[in-house]
Amino acid sequence: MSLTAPVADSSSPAVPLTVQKIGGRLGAVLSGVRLGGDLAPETVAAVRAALLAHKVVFFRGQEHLDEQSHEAFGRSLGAPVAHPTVPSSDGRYALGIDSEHGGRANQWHTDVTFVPAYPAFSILRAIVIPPYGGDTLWANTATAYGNLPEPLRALADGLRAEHTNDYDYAAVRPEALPETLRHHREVFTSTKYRTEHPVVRIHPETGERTLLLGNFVQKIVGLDGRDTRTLLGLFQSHIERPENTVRWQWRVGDVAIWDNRATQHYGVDDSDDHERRLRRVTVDGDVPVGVDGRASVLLAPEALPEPPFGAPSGTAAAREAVTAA
Ligand SMILES: O=C(O)CCC(=O)C(=O)O
Ligand SMILES: [Fe+2]
Repeated sequence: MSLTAPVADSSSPAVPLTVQKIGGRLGAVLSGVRLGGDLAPETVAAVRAALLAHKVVFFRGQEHLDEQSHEAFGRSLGAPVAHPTVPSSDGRYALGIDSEHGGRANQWHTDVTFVPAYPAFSILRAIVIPPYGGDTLWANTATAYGNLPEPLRALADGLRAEHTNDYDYAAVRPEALPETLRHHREVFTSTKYRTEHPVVRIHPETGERTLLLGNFVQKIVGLDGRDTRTLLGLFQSHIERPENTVRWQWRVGDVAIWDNRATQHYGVDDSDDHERRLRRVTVDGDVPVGVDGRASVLLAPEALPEPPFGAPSGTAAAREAVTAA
């Protein structure tokens, strides 16, 4: 199926954006757009509408992008935000996802949920792709919630969970090299964050209810480790059902953008020692709110560090929310 996306402003000329759905629950390929910082507002609006509708959208043939234009395009969707602990690859916002630095995200996760206002969107650009393997999977956390039996939805609605970047990395990556483990400890957890989120958040733009879980969850509030694992396994099994996912086979020059408030993703680690290199720019999000109206709360550190470059960021919004709470 192929259709021309509606534009937000009906007085503008139609945007030549083709939307090709590639999965029943999420995922669409968008064509007819050369990404960059100079897109017309109606094109940005059409991309954003497709992104909200399909949760993850893919563009082929964007080899012209570099760190600057990648960031500039990100800026058209919101304020770029640096990773809270991992230094950028370009001194600004771009995060390197590189095979030789242990950059293998082969766990289901939503990006950076250990801070309150974690990113709204992630924009991932492929620079070097291995000859085989290295696909990425995304799962729709809105349909995962919506398709739960009613008693499980009611259970999830009332739960809150603690997310941290200080999880037991060695336990989930038993094959990791000592160097990778040391790098993880020294860099990824250089500041230890802990945030309490609702397990079900109301999406601020679509109003959908989404499951907010993933690999940074340490415990469900009020439950011990065993019950936490049982419930997480239950909810994750609905998120990860193959029917609830889409899989992308990368080519150099591809760009994927996902709504980080309505998805989880997983980088499949099956390209042996082949080089794989991607760059990610994330765009600021806001503080989640649960179905009972309660917002997420930063538990540690006491105050969030200043974001770099004086940019407005989710971390700034979170700081306000925390001091207001
Ligand atoms: O390497 C991948 O396929 C996924 C990387 C990832 O998790 C991310 O860019 O946020
Ligand atoms: Fe990720």
